Amino acid sequence: MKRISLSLVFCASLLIIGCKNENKENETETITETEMESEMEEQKEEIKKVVVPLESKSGSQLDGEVIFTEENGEVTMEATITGLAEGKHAIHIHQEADCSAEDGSSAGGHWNPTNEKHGKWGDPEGYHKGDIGNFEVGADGVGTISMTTDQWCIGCEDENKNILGKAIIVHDGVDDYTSQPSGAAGTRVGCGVIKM
Ligand SMILES: [Cu+2]
Ligand SMILES: [Zn+2]
Repeated sequence: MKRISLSLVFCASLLIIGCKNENKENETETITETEMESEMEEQKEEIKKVVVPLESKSGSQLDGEVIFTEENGEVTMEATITGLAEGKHAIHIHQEADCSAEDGSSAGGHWNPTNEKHGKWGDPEGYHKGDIGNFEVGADGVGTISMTTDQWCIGCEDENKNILGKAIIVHDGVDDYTSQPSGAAGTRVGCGVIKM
């Protein structure tokens, strides 16, 4: 009888130890998974993305969107624009996040936080932080333009770089890169506010 109960106690302790070990293993797994999840979230946060839908202005047929992504301190812009006449058209970042006016005038002038003169992007004599430039529209009415720069950021503290709270403007005409203050690019045919 005594032997039986001893064996029972022994078996019971084995079970308890077994359970404890299992619990410990589970705990370790849970911690590792949580750490991995937070690491993944951090990586997600490092890549910021803003999608800016464009609305037609001045009675144009324009449609399209501009996508900004920030990764490793650089912002990449990819714009796809449809409904424009074949040929070159200007695209800029303007200073006001306001597309309400039918002619797009509410978006104000070019975004120029560093008080440079208007010019071609990268010109050593100066250019606005919003001077993206011109893009080509094909016979099918579709145009694309992309660029990558470390002179922009998405929502950082540096107001000389932060593109949030500005607007994208597409023009019917061509930016001549010399006329002040905005390259004589003509009618504003598309507008989109850059916001999260
Ligand atoms: Cu413009
Ligand atoms: Zn400009």
